[in-house]
Amino acid sequence: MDTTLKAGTAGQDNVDHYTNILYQMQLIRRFEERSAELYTQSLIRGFLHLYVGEEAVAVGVMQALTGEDSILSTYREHGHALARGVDAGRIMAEMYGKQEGCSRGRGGSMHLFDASKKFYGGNAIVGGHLPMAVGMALAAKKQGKASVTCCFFGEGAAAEGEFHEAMNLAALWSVPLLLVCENNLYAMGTAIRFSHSETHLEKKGEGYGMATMVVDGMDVLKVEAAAKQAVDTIRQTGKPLLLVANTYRFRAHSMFDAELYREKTEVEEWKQKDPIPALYRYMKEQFGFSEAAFQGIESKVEEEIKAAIDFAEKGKWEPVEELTRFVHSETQTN
Ligand SMILES: Cc1ncc(C[n+]2csc(CCOP(=O)(O)OP(=O)(O)O)c2C)c(N)n1
Repeated sequence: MDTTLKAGTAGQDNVDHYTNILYQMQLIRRFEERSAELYTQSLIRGFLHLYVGEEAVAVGVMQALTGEDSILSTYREHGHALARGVDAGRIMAEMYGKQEGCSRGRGGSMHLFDASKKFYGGNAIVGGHLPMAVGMALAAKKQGKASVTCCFFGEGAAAEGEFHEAMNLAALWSVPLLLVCENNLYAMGTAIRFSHSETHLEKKGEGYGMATMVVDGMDVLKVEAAAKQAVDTIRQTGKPLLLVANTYRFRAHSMFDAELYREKTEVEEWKQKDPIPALYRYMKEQFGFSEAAFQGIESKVEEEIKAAIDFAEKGKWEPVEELTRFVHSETQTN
């Protein structure tokens, strides 16, 4: 399908909407850049996988979802969590390992979780959350809820057995599931051509009789349009849909990656498609959005990140006597 966005009407609603999208992408970008700095200062430890370059996918898709819909993600999930509205301070505190973190400091960067936002992780096992997402969508269907479950995963996960089991059952059981494959071309150091016999990933959905869509994941407005159409289709049919978003990560796989598997020139070429300046340019052309207005977004983002870091730094470490709590299930009162 053609998801090319036509120039919007220059009404205030559109300016506000696009400004919000631009703000969200910039928040994710700066949050991650700051996280990388904090990591090099050993204030954040463990693993850290940055989403820089892929912001348009999380922000675009999230526009199509309501608060009743559920979201599952991978270990590269700061962007999804922020776009979903998980509090930046609680995310930062989680990465610091503090009790005030959204997973009580037990999960770290890879296991952000906020049930109040129906944000069900942050999962470290590649493909491991796909069967969970099918189960959640099945539960919603059985309970007669109108909600859609949205599951983000990389193209590396689409080479896993769990992906195929999940696709088969989702299609067989007709569950309201939006599968968002973020194809950033690399699974750690493995280029897609070395791990997929069929690199047109949408064909894997067709093989299971599933509706599919492909979108330019570097264009937030195209992602938003595609995601809205996808979610409408799922709500109408009750069936799953595979949306492949072609994107790119500008930074290394994680903080431990010398990036020997790709040329610097390739990275530079993709940076020309950076979704943030692209939307800024579009807004300038369409609405005369000014440099000063962009600076306003930048200041708001800086303040929010500063507040998040302050919150994390003031947080409490887990007392030693608490360490065995939540190892086995227990009723949570808060
Ligand atoms: C089952 C499993 N196998 C291997 C790993 C190690 N691993 C971590 S990330 C990764 C690459 C996954 O790439 P992709 O799904 O494309 O996501 P991306 O990192 O590109 O967002 C691998 C192989 C793992 N975490 N889980």
